[in-house]
Amino acid sequence: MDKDQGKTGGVKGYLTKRRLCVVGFIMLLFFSFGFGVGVGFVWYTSNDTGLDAPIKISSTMSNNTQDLDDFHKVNLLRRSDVLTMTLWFAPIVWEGTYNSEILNEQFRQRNVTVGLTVFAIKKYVVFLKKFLETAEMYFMVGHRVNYYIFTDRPEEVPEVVLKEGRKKVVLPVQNYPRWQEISMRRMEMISNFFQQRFINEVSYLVCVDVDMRFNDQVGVEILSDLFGTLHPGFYAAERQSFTYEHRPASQAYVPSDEGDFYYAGGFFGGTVMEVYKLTKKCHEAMMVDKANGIEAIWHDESHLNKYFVYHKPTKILSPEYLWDDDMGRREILKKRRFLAVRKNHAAIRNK
Ligand code: 4GW
Ligand code: MN
Repeated sequence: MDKDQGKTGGVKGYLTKRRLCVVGFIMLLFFSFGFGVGVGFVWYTSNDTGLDAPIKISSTMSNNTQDLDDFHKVNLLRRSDVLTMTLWFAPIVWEGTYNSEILNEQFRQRNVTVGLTVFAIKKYVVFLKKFLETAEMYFMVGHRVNYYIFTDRPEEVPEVVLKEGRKKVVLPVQNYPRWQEISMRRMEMISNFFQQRFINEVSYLVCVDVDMRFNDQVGVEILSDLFGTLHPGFYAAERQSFTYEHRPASQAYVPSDEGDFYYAGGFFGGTVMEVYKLTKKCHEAMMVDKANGIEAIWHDESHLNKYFVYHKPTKILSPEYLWDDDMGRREILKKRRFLAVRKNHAAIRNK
């Protein structure tokens, strides 16, 4: 029998007039509660009153904050100068919105292993040393970590001493002549190693750019089924200025009245399964574009943004997690955890 038919039939018999009344009343309560919470979390952008501004937002909290402890909930209320929750109830992670002690304990008990994927193709191998050294200082300290280094120059991967419970896996991959393609093919390569490695080796994947260094703690507070990071150039911008792909001919097209945030291509992740779905879908979309002779304006980042419009992240990372001093006002941040390394474009690219 059809599954849905069965369900509907059951509901019909069950809903007598009286029960309908009760259900209606509960739904009314539910919706008014939801509205209250929704109104409570309005986007604050240019409020410069400092990070410890008085509580301004509604005191009703959603039950939907699954992975938040009480400390976290209270602090969500305090951080009223920035948006700390989306309208679909995904937390936005800023310093001061979580308790790392409690979270570390929870994830330690689960003995979670986190995979960090990074691509170092051609000259970009020069970034690996600083990247790995600083990751050892700040990335998932106290947890199990696998670094997955995708490179066409395995012999140039530096030897960096790793702490216990952390290992390096070098995955030899091909390079592509066009830099746009190097960046875009990351989606394909990540999805390719799902069966062979990730599914058996890690619980979560964190996928980042290599021209970066860690500068402060990046821990288990970022982990969730599917997470993206607010782009440092657009965290306070309006939708009209987001650089989504606006040509309908591309698979990355986002209509002008859609989209919540502009996410950075250089920091996303989630469970292995969610990252597989994301990378596979983005790669397939890029292949369709290629066949149609079109390439999205910001390459893989455009496809990632399109994906997040229709598959809402369950957690969002503030620009603390991908910062570039050339793009944003650093005074808005308590921490700059992961920083873009200045690069000499002429020397580093396409070599
Ligand atoms: C222009 O000549 C290039 S080369 C632009 C990117 C290139 C590139 C990028 C490369 O030669 N080798 C490489 O491994 N990548 C990977 O793609 C690397 O992981 C890098 O972090 C990522 C995205 O490129 P990007 O960091 O240069 O992009 P932006 O400037 O947006 O951070
Ligand atoms: Mn980069």
